[in-house]
Amino acid sequence: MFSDKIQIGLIKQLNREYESSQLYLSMASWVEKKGFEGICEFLYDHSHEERMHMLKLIRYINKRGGNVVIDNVCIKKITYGSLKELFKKLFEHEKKISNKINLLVELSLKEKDFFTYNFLQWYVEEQIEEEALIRMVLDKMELIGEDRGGLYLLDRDIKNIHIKK
Ligand code: OFO
Repeated sequence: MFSDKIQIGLIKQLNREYESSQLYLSMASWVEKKGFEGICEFLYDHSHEERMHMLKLIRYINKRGGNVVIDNVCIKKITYGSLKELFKKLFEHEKKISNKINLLVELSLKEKDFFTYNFLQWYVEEQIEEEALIRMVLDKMELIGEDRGGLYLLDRDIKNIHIKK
């Protein structure tokens, strides 16, 4: 069993992952209505990934004898001025998540909970990938600017965008 501080931190994080999943889902839906088939698939897939991140935390908390609490998550903003605005928001969101993961890692060391420290390393790696991926899409959007042809190609090719390891 872990300390109360660790349990509270992990529960907060699982709810952030849930919020991330809902955020990506609402964005995917908005993008789908705009007719960007590739970008909406990218976002729907990512919503699913975030749900997996939440599940991983739930399973870990239960395995360690803790008790899971799932909040009611409400995504209020469902409209964006542009695709670029949407991805900027996503990038800020992922940076916020990275910061929270780092704080949890710090807490696990303070509490000398090396099981949790070890468990969190997966999330540390994941956040490096996620920030890089969203930044890459954003960089491409900066490059394209207002060019509709460029956006059409990005929508077509987004499924092939991945981070080189
Ligand atoms: Fe996009 O983040 Fe989960 O961890």
